[in-house]
Amino acid sequence: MFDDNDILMMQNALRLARQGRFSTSPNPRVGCVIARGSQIVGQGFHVRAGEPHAEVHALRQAGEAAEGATAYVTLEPCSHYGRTPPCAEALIKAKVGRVVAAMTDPNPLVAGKGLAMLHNAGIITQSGLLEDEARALNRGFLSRIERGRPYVRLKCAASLDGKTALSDGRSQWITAEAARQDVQILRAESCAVLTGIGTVLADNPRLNVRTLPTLRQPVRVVLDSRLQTPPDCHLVRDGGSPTVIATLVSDPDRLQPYLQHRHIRIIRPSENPAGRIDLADLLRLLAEAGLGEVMVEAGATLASAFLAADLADEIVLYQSPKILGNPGRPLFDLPEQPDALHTNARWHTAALETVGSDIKWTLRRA
Ligand code: AOF
Ligand code: ZN
Repeated sequence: MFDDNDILMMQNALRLARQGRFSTSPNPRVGCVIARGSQIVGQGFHVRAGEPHAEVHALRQAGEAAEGATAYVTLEPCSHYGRTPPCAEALIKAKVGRVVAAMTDPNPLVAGKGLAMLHNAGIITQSGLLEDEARALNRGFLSRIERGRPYVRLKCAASLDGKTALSDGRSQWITAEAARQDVQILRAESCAVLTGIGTVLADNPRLNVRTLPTLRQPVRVVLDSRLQTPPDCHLVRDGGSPTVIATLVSDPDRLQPYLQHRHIRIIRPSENPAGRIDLADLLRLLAEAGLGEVMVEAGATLASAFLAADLADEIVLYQSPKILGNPGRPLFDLPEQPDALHTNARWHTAALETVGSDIKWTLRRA
């Protein structure tokens, strides 16, 4: 069904799509190549929501050369009038001869209708070329649409002996500069960075992208069930990133000091039996708000709560060759798991790299 040239062209389209990885949220990353045989006549990628889709950029470049050509798209062309008109219509108008999609679009507004429109217009349509790669590119978008919750990545840093901090809580600087720079890239790719009130009170973090240019800042999310976020902390004072405070407090007088800031939104997830924020409900609300890829940068308590509820999809652990010794603070704070010794691991290694003098271990849920 697909030949070597098809594979090469789709690889190009995937490479283009990746260029949107810092900016398309809440939309998916999508690339498009229009080719006549092995000659590319147009190419493009979706840059950000509200701007043209990948196909439109590629069709503009191709002009009349699109007639009879093959369009390679990393996601099924859309069929709906959203912020932009349907790409399927544009491809039909340009008289392309064939459309190859890496995967269908699970968005219920599209979901097969784009390919059907093209097929009904007499265009050859095919789907499934390099689908795994296309799905990996849009884990967040797919999770939001297919599961109604974001893809959750836990970012952790530990010493060689598995500690995240000294016993007094000091943790700067376990990992070296290169690892911290790598975290900035992960932040820039995320729709949101999530932390707990404990981290806000202890570190007064900014949770923004500083060391690389980016078209948008990730949304900051603070879990603050009792509303203890200090009104003068960076997250409140600095309006450069949209900020969500998730709390159980509903008293308008207590919310007012935060809501006077235009970048702050309050959400109220349900309360779990332990009187804390119900994490599954929190994730549902974040998905509803359009957040697909969420990175948790929190202490052991909140990270462990995500693990205990089986709501983490990926762990990125930066581990440094420093030894902090005992007692120190552990990476996770979970009860002993005796079953772990004789059952298969819940996590599998997806990647292992060195980043400067540290290692970066990426694990995904088995
Ligand atoms: C495409 N090509 O490059 C992208 C698509 O609000 P809109 O008009 O931008 O539509 C967003 C939806 O369109 C998004 O949820 C997804 O289903 C699809 N994204 N489709 O044909 C593209 N980015
Ligand atoms: Zn489209």
